[in-house]
Amino acid sequence: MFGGFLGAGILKKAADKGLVDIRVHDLREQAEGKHRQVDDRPFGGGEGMVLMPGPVCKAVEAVRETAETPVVLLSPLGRMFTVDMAQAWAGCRQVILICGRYEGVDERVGLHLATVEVSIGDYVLTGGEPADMVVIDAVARFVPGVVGKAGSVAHDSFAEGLLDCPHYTRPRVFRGHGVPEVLLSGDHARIERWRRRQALAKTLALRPDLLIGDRPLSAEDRVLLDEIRKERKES
Ligand code: 6GU
Repeated sequence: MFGGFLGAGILKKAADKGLVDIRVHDLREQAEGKHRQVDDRPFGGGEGMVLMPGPVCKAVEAVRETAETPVVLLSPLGRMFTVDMAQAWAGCRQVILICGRYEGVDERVGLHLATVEVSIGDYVLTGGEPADMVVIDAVARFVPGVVGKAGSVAHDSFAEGLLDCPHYTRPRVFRGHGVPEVLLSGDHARIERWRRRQALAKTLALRPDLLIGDRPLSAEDRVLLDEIRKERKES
């Protein structure tokens, strides 16, 4: 499942440049017995299979470089994955992701091996692989050099606790819909102000929860936000 994901696009380029080194490990390499068993039926009975703690622990211990390495268990029971986690892990020498499968992973993995349990959203996937890919991608974007322009990461949605501003390209009129005049003005200071205002207005309209988060707004942003709120009341 990871071949296509890691073998194309920006992550492939980043790996070729040596900016990231993403390795996939097969739990079966750590499994014992003729059948290289990695999962078993749940104690107490019930549906499905549970990943055994042995192969998971051995696989982690085989690759973990230091006690500081975050060991992340991806699971729908985890804390919600955020941009702050992505940014923090991008600064780590090594991050280990444990990919959940089947009905679950033996509880002792989460209790005694993983340093954090993380979910990518309130829905259940058939396997943890897509969740791992989401985390890998979001973390890699914060590794310097992976995304062409550092500025584009800094301004992307959530990076500053706000949604991104709208973007337009040619044609100037598409099916009767134009482009905001300011973007064609060539006045870069005005364009920057407009973009900031749009980011604030979009965030206020679509994700007001982000504005009451832990990131304080600048004085200028608070002024812009008050203007936007006033306009909204008037209209
Ligand atoms: Cl990490 N795994 C599965 N199976 N479902 C999920 C998830 C993970 N995160 C959200 N839903």
